[in-house]
Amino acid sequence: MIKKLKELQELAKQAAEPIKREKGKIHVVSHHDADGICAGSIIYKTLKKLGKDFDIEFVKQLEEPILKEISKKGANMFIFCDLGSGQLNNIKKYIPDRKVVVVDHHQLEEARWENLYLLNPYLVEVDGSEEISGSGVAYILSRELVGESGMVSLAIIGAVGDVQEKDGNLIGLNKILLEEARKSGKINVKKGLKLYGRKTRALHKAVEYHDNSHIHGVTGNESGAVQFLSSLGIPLTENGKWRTLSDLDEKEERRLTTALLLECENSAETNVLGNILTLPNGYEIGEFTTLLNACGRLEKPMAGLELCLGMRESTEEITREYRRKIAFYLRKIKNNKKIIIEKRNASYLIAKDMVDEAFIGTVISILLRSPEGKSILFGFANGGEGVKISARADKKLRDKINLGVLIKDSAEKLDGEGGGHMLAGGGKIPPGKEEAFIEIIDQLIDNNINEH
Ligand SMILES: [Mn+2]
Repeated sequence: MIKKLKELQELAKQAAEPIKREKGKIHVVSHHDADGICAGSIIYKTLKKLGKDFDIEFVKQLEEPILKEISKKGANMFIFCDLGSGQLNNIKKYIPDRKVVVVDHHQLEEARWENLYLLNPYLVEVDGSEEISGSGVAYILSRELVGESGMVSLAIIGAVGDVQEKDGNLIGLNKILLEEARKSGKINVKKGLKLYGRKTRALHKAVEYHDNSHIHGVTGNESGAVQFLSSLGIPLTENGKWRTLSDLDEKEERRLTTALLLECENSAETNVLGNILTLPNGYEIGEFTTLLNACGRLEKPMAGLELCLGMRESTEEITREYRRKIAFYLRKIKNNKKIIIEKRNASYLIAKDMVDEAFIGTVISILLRSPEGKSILFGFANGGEGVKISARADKKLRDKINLGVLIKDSAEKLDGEGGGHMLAGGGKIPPGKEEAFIEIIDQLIDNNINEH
């Protein structure tokens, strides 16, 4: 793997050259999800350090109409981060005569031309789907341009944001970068409580929602959770504010851990404890990515960039707005039950324009946890060019189905595309094809579940 890192670093040298030389305006385009925001932040800080004249924007996707708009910018050079590899033909079509640097980890189209500089793990036979993220690649480039500048943690945040972990661990180049981050104190790795929301959720709420290990009368029960914590002598507030897990001192966290291990019905240690990656600012990496995704989905990617670069600490208003928006969609769905089609194994929510495509994944993740639902849930929302699909399955179906593969196979039959993992997947199909898709995939799920 060290050899692969060197090969990628070699490629980075070549991509760095035109950037170093560039005296004119540079326009940076990055993806608006957590990985893209991290990658964009790395490039932003790097270009600042180099004293370059540049602009940055974040986009949902690099579709043709968007690319056409971007091409109108009067820049000498374009840098695409965390996207672009799959749109090389279109980039060539719209920006043939200016310099283009693509810093990305997605599969590459074949197009090559004189003004194109590519930095992509697939060029050195590294799997960009799980061994390095867009921000990892951006970090490698940055190191070539300005040396070490303390941004290695952003490379890891991006990888976690893109769900590159395998059974909870980063692999390949991500693992090497994580080791670097750990050694330099940019990321703290320790065994700790797997309680979601270390810094962004009130402690009693985190305990209430802790669904990995069920505690009778506490899980899903707010006053039960409050009592549970009080009985451990852990105060819930401090200076009139709710405490979070990150506010607990070591003794308190240990007391809570022991109590959770003793009380939960499924007391396998792995449900309660795990490797926890935290940032120096107290955020757990997983929740930091949620925050960045929220910024992107709320169309405030620059707030995400400020978070990444430490130019902003407070996120309360973002978290609040995000939760409000999700609650609004959940209410709408509750009042429009007829948009849900129930089949034998799965439920299908055809939201059309009722739910913003950026929120459909989050919304179905929440609905999946509600007690009356089926254990597989699909959501469909109208998006840029077609219908966005998002699907989640309950943990109990692990190793029984592979949603990523099923969605890919079904969507491709309809000239769409898809992919993902065992229990979470997504895709895109042409407008109005929801029902045709449901017919195909429901049959596949039926076959799969009956096989097992
Ligand atoms: Mn990415």
